[in-house]
Amino acid sequence: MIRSPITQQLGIKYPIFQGGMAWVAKANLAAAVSNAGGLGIIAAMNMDQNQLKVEIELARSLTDKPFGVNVMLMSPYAKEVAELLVKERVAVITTGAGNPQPYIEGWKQAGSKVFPVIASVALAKLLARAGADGLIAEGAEGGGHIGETSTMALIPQVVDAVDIPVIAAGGIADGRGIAAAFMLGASGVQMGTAFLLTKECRVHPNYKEMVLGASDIATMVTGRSLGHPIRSLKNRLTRTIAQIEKSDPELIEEMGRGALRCAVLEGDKIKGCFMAGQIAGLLKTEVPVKEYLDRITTQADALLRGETWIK
Ligand code: TUI
Repeated sequence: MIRSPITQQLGIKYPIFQGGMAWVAKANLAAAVSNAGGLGIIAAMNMDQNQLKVEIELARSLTDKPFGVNVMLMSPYAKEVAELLVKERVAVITTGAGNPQPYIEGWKQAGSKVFPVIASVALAKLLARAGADGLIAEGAEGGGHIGETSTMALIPQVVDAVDIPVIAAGGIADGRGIAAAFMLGASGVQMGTAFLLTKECRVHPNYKEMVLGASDIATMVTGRSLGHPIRSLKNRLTRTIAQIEKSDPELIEEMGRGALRCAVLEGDKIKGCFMAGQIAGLLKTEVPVKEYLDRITTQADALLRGETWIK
């Protein structure tokens, strides 16, 4: 069994977080991941207080294991969601796409463990000083909103800069990725793209088809010029955005709005934004969450004991 300080700290079997993917990471997926021994996470994304409360209650009805909530800090509802979480006392709160410093003390006082997602050493140091219990360091291989630095370069630098556990994210989808993350000094991993291809994940079948059909060069980054780089699978939408993003940023904002919802719920392969990481090309089948977690942790165990990878 992989040894990590966070399994004991959080009361979970495997040091694996499921990423807080907007529209995707709902109560049913989070509960399935927690029931299988990982840490399931509900994405608060653009939900208001009431919508999030319903999801948290649903997750509590589906699992008695710890689970987390991810707060997307660019959401117009981030503040009210942050306030709800002080009352809800979920096991873990993760944050993304911003600086959660103002909320950390309140969440910790309520008893939640706080694991912000960061993409730079500077923010890692600041949030460690602000009292974060751990950090999720996400490299630019990841899907959705990303930073500049690759996972391979980011993890050891963050690990050296702070004295709290670091969870590696971006480009991980099997036991090799987990073992590599531990070699770089991480105490756990977070995966997003890989969970799109689990049976319990209820995205539109076309989304799964797009991920299954992805190659190593299937993703691209759009929105750099707007300051919100987003990695997603190449399609008509991303190619159009790439063409006009320098000349007409406002049109891009308009095209991007609703495009993720359109991909997840409607499966529109032309107008949808199919966020996914570079590791999409590794994923070849749909599997139940438990089977998947059991398999990749067995692989990681063997590699970390010094066995070589057998295809
Ligand atoms: O948050 C993510 N991934 C996301 S959020 C999202 S929804 C969205 N839709 C449209 C535009 C923007 C977002 C889709 N995917 N991952 C965690 C993450 N956080 N990656 C990188 C960061 C990050 C970046 C800058 C965290 C902090 C940060 O700091 C900037 C600051 O404010 O200091």
